[in-house]
Amino acid sequence: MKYPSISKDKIEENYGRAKEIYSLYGVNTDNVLNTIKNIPLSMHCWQGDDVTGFEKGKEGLTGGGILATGNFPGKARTPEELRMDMEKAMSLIPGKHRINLHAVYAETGDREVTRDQLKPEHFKNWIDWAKKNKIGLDFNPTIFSHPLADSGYTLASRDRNIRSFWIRHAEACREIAFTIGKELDSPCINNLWIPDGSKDMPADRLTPRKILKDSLDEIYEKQYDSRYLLDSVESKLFGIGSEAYVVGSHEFYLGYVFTKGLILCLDSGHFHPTESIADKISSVLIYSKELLLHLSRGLRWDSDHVVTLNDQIFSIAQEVKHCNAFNRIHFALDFFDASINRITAWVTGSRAALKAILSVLLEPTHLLIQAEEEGNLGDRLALLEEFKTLPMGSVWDKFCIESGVPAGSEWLNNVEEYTENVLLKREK
Ligand code: RNT
Ligand code: ZN
Repeated sequence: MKYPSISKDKIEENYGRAKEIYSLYGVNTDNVLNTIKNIPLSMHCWQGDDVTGFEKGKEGLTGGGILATGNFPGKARTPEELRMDMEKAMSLIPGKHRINLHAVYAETGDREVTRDQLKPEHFKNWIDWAKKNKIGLDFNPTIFSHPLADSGYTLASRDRNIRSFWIRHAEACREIAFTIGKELDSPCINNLWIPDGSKDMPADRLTPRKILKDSLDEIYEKQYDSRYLLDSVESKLFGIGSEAYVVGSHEFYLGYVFTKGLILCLDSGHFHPTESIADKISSVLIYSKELLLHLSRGLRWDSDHVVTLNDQIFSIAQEVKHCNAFNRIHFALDFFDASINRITAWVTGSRAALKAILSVLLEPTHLLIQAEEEGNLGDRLALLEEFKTLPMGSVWDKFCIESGVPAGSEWLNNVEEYTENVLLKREK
């Protein structure tokens, strides 16, 4: 074995000590473990095949402002391979999670089905698989990587035919997501993101936004039972090929969700490089019941690096805790790295997001609030620093073994074995 495995006894022993230390601060680690078990991440299927999907007659992702780079071998080529890879990844991530699908992961057999004609039946295998594994599913219309997205405009296009095609697609996706939610008896979030924008300075920023609003009004006209379908919209600041202008900006959707009662999606990589979404959470929660977060890591001009346990992700989780909003926030992952082992990417990002959540659940927040209320801002700052080195890792390891997944770096041995036996045997 390349990487060490920590014995169960050691993990229990360390956990016992950590539990004592946390209890001195008034935190019950057993309760925290019970809480985190019920916080699902929606794990994105598209990390497994570089956002390619299974559409007939298509050569993968082109244009549209998102791009996976790298060519690590072993990418999933079929729905079966993708599901198998996801099962592997999930077996190395503690807790119970959901899977996030995109419309291009439809299974249409030998038939070519245009995106505006997709039906719930094309997701039957996914639904059966989710039932078998007892997991919930979320959904996304795929409004990019398509000839009708080549102009850079889709739902905001001035061309009525292009626009209508994407409206029909988005409507079809709501129907599919609703059916998924109903079949699995768990609300399916259908998240809409479009790449529409312009590489260089537009003369008219208003008209495309008016058109987009009209398109959205048409898409969301039909009412669905919110026990099965939840609709969200995702903004962006800029993308590759849309550096000067993005129609669906933050302000645009912020206004839209509040007038329409939809859910806002904040992607942590979709803002200025130093702008964090953490401080937006409390503001949105004043006006909105729920919020969807796309956890990602922006790096210079890219919004989709694998999540790591950095200040950004930590402060997002911290805001959710400080707003007491774990029951109002939907956590989804959104990154795609094709330059490293794709399973490693999934597991690293998911474990990092969960570690951020765990460490804020363990934070003695009441002491911070107390110091703040007393006006003792020195203590508030000092405590924040002290809490950073509390023995979170020992509770994390316990969470892993309780969930039946490897603690520490041992999981990399599993990935290595799977890579040799499965991934590297796949032909290009
Ligand atoms: C793109 C958005 C969007 C996509 C996925 C594939 O910038 O973040 O969420 O990453 O839909
Ligand atoms: Zn996103």
